[in-house]
Amino acid sequence: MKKTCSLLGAPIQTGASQPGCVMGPAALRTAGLARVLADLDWTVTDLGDLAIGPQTPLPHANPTIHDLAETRAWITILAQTAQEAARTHDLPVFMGGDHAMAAGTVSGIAAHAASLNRPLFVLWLDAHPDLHTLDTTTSGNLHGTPVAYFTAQPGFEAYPPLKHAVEPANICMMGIRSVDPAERDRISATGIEVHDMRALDETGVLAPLRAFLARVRAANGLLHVSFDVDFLDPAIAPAVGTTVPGGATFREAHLIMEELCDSTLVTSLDLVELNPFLDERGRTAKLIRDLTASLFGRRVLDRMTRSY
Ligand code: 5AB
Ligand code: MN
Ligand code: MN
Ligand code: MN
Repeated sequence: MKKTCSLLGAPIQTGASQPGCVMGPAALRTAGLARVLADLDWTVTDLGDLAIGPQTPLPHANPTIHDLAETRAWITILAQTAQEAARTHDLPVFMGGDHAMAAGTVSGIAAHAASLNRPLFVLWLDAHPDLHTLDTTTSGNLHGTPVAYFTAQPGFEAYPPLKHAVEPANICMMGIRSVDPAERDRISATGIEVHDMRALDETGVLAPLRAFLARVRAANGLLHVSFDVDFLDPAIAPAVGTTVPGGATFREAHLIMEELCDSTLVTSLDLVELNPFLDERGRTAKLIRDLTASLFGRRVLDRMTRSY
């Protein structure tokens, strides 16, 4: 039996400051993502794009916050749809859209994991830890908040009530290199495993990744991968609003995806923060397509895979 994956577009950009992420799903489709995955012998179903209706503004005590009502509506519909996609497909892919969507996708997948009585693990590939609450964000850009939300930090009364939280101990972050003071404190308080770029320079990506995957396997966990384009170095991935120098290289990123493929542990994927308006001749969209292909089994040569 072929394995099944679904593609779901979430053209949300209310969490970011710059417009353009609304075009992310269209750019990934234009780059041929569905065909590439089908060629790797997956049964691919494109579920189309989600949409939200008009919203009544939702005020907040933090005056920097913008588009709260719209972002909240996206989180609600994404949580429902992600849970359903995970029930019906082996590997649902959520095409963003800015990273605020992960508040919806990860909370929906957490509900799915709870229904199976299995723990959910999250691999967070990003320049940023996205650990702001609505009270600590100083930019007011809600794409900086999803991890604090789905780990059930206080200060999210204005977001949909969280039914199933992700354990901070089940999260591994890689690529981090831009952390705000409130986020730094929250990393310490929650004990989330963070491999910043300095650590990856020292250890490489494979050793910490394999250690994390061993934990997922031992716990019979589900594994959600949340891939923010700004994880990558801006020299190879310019199509993102929040570039930070010193990101992952082409080979580091592919190696992570190849190892994730070999592990067979990944059960859902976010591709977020692609802003095609900032791209150069589609190169970032094509890179994200190719990285996804590595995760779905593209390889240069047949080789012995590690036995786990
Ligand atoms: B992204 C920053 N911490 O809160 C803030 O791209 C950046 O989803 C957030 O990782 C970046 O605005 C959010 C400075
Ligand atoms: Mn992010
Ligand atoms: Mn980021
Ligand atoms: Mn960003």
